Amino acid sequence: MSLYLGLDCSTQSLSAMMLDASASPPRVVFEHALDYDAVLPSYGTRHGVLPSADPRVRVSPPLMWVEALDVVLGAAARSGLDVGRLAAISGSAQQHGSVYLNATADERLAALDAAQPPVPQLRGIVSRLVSPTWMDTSTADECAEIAAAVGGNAPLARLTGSRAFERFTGPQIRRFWKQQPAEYAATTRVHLVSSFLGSVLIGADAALEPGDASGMNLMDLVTRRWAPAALEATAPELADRLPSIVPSSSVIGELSPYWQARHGLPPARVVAWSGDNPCSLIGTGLVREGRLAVSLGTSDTVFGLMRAPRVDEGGTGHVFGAPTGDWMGLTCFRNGSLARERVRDEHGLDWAAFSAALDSAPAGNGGALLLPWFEPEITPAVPAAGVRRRGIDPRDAAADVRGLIEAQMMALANHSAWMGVNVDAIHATGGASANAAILRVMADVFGADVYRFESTNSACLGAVLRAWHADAAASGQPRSWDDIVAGVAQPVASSRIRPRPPHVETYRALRRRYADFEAEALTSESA
Ligand code: XUL
Repeated sequence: MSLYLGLDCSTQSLSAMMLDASASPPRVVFEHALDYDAVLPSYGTRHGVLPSADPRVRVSPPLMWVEALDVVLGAAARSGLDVGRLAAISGSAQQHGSVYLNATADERLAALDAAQPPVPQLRGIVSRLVSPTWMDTSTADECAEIAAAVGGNAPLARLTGSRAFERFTGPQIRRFWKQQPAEYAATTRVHLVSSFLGSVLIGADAALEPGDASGMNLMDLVTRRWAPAALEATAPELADRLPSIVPSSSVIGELSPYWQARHGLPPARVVAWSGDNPCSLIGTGLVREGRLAVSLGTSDTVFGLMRAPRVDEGGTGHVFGAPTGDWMGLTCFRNGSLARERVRDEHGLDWAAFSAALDSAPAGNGGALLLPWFEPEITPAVPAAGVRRRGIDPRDAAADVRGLIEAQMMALANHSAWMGVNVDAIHATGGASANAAILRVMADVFGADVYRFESTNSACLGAVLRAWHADAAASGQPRSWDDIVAGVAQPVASSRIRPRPPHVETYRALRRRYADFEAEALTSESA
């Protein structure tokens, strides 16, 4: 027995991973990824989002994720593995994005015809054709209104774990209600991407769990229930439209007859889906307080487990529920891999040449600095794109690449200080963690050892491990989180990159200058 499936619906792709938990040690036996732009071009996305004339608007078609799910489940079913042994499935999804369903959804989800693909049968269930994603920055007014209604951003952060952020679901719901009141009235359920895909798998309305629910500016961080004051500040009759919140390791149903028949899969348990960052916390083995993980993906994030919810009232960080029942601190940067790809392409480099360019410039870049705001930035809040260079000739590939990576690493280090974690080691994950040159800069900037993982997709690994944890508990054979991550979500010991003391010194000074440069740019922007 005991094969587990994890899915990860991220910004640009949907991936799957299967874990054989009866192997000793347990091991990943299947991995598959589908790139939306390449495999499902009819949806017209670029990097997974729809083109928009307004740079603040970043939305995706929710039914594209359903079609991707169908393709990826089919690939898992045809993997050659004995999928009859599949005991449980869970998932990870980009956080904050929301899906709006109407009164026909429950019935349609329950009555899918296995002879037909899912999307044509589900077309009518959405009350809003598009889903705002985590990259959307169009809700500044709504953020201000919500914060004002609850007495300011500091009380909102104490209540929900974060001040009002443009991409968070509450401000997005408020904007939808203000701009499309009739469509809001026709909405019977607002799901996150995670609970929407969970619903599609079980053929019924799925619950949310606290890890993803805490990315909405709507959940009381301590009680893990909807916070009435936040709901009232957001939109009318919102409580009726939100899913229930269940503990993270809850079985929410079983794989519906539709998916069983369509792909020859068993009635596996479906475990509540969570956000990609809470899943990555498990997938990077951070089930105890003390270390940080840095994920270098479409977004760059830095996060770590917290035994108590220490909220950042300064306004850059978030506190989410952790799948372990604890909390996690997180800071998110929008200019992650898209900025790295932009600089790579501007200089006509491939990744090998990008790394060589990075290595060829000296640590500290001779004191030159770059602010990497190729797109509006989340941390710090930069409403309009605008890259700034000080002492860097933009035609000089080595200085430009070095400036970008140092900026990203210094911003990660400076803006995670609020978590109060004395970092002695960092677990690096995400696509760009395969790049050793980048990890060397990370080690020097943080002054900490950096470790890599076998797989760069810790979100998907976290999802599959959460499926195992919940299934073990539901089967009356609970396992500790230490036991679940042992041997699977542990960094490659030989991948250790040590900080180099002279460079650590260089960055200690440069980090202060970078913070000043950032502050000056923000002041001149608001002037
Ligand atoms: C986290 C955030 C991003 C998305 C990316 O707050 O917005 O990391 O979860 O998928």
